[in-house]
Amino acid sequence: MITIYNHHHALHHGKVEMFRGELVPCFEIPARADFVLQELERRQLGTVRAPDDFDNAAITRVHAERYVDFLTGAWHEWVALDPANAQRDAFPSYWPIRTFRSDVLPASFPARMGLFSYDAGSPLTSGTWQAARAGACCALTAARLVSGGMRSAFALTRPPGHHAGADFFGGYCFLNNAAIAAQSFRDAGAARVAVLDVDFHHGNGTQAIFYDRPDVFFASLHGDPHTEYPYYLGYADEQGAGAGLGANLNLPLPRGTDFAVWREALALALQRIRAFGADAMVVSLGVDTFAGDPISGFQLQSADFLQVGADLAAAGLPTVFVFEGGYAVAEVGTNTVNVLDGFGQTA
Ligand code: 6XA
Ligand code: ZN
Repeated sequence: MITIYNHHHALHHGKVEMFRGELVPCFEIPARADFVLQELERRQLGTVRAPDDFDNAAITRVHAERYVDFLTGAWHEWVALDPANAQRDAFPSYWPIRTFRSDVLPASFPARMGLFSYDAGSPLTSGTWQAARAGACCALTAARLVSGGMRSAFALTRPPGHHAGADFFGGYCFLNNAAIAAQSFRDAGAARVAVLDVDFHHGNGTQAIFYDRPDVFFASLHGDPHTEYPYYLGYADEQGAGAGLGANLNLPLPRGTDFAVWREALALALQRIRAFGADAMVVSLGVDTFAGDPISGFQLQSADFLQVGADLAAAGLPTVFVFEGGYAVAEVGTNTVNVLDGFGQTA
């Protein structure tokens, strides 16, 4: 399988994230993508290439223009607040929760930082925009290749994307690469596209972007939001709205879920995607379902990821994989590449 690699991913390099009152070292670190690349090269699983360049119009098909403008200048504005900020990751401190206005764009940078985010766990750094933008180009390149007839492609990038909404960042995510790829399939002529999110965490951003649309089916297997991040979305009764009713499927699973149970949920999601009649599929590929993941709670073993890939290939759809979570850094290469390998052996 071809890999579109974001050579600029390490420009996003958060030092710390806020966790229960403390600043702790980031889990979402550049080494994650480096290990995946190393493993791809070790197994010689296909070519690795850089993305094509796309202009912002491909990004604003999914994201709000005022959000893209904000991200473009955010680091500069953060440092302008205080030159000492050049040494500190940028975090929001205020959020316009219920009863506040979100239509007004405040002049204050900290106020806009909160307007466009939903947690304090997603540091914005000097190169976040460059890295995220190059990552979106990876997803767009992968979708373009697969729209053009390739069976599959892998966008290997970070920061991840599935928590980012049309106009907000959070959960380590800034641009929603999977949503951008799905929209690109639509724009290239696919009538119906499925996004299948197999990351441990619910892809709240992707769901929100497509929630009222009948042309993009979103299915997600994830830790039950009653107890797992992102807490406020991802429940089984969220089935889509308006014209999109029926095009959203959430399969929350309890902490401790093992591969046998997880795989049944995967089969159900794939069955629904088949019934939907998708012409193409985007897989949000997080491997934080791994038993050894430090921030998640499922029990998948490394060998299980080969079977995941085979099950995905059996759906028979042109497929773009987009890298999401997975924080057991020593195993993230093996686990991710096992999915791609299992897919390739079956496809
Ligand atoms: C809260 C946990 C963020 C989860 C990020 C993730 N700091 N999402 O892996 O898929
Ligand atoms: Zn995750």
